Amino acid sequence: MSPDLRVSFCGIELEHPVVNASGCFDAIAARRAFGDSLVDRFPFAAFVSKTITPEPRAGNAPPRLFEAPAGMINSIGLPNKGLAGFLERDLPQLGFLPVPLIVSVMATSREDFAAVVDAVSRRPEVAGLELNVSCPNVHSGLIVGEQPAETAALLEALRPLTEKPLIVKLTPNVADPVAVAAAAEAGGADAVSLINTLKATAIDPATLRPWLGAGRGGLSGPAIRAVALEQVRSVAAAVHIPVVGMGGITSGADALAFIAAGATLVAVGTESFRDPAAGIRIRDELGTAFGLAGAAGPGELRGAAAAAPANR
Ligand code: RRO
Repeated sequence: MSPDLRVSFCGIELEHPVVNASGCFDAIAARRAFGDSLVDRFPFAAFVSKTITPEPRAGNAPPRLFEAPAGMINSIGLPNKGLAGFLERDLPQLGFLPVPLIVSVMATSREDFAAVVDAVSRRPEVAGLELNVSCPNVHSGLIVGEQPAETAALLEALRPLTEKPLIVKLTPNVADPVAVAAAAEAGGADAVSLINTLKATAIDPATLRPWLGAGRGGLSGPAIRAVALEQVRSVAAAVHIPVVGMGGITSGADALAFIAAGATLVAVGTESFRDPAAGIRIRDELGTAFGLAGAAGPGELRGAAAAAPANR
């Protein structure tokens, strides 16, 4: 009997556990490039949008990408149409996707965050929101997601605005991601997703100056997978809400490792730039891996790696 990959996530029923990482798959551009076949065979069980902000942003100065060993460093800088542009121009197109839509949002003050969450969550096309809390506050310079108390306070401000699932995207650039995840849960988050990129820099060997226009960026790809697995496993063991695990997933075996570490969903990021159909391949490989493990579905192997191994 082939495994049943369906999974329930914060009350959303999904065909399988593989979604995209925010910013790593542009469904509107992909539809332009691949036509309706993209919609008919959508690579992910849910679509997570690129992060939107209250006002439009042009993004960082180029170069924005650097190829690193087993990964890449990006400093894209959140280019987006802003809330009004997203609602007017992107959302109607995303509403036609055959899978639930999760909109990623970010702002630099609690009030602005609330305005975006309120406006986005009212739209019927939107199944849930991901809160990207890795951005510095313009007033205090604080990065909300680096501080458990700030994260809990943000959630307490946003939680009353909507009953739709709020997923907090955690930064890995902290000493104790479990403390931030626990604060998000205490503030009323429905789920956490991790990891975002690891702070990174590349130096141009010719000029001995930073390669990226913004001077620094975030490392993603297989280079960060072991770090991501450790953080997912620690966080999943500590919280009672579902975890979306990501960081360098390129195969069904990688995806299965994140599920064994405790993830309910897995997200494909950098691999989709190399292969836009990676989501489908990884879902198929995951199905095969469950079959080989003799598991009827994701629930049977979730958290299999939660317990510490016996000393050998
Ligand atoms: O746009 C970006 O530069 C960016 C974002 Br918002 C993010 O959350 N993570 C990342 O690596 N890049």
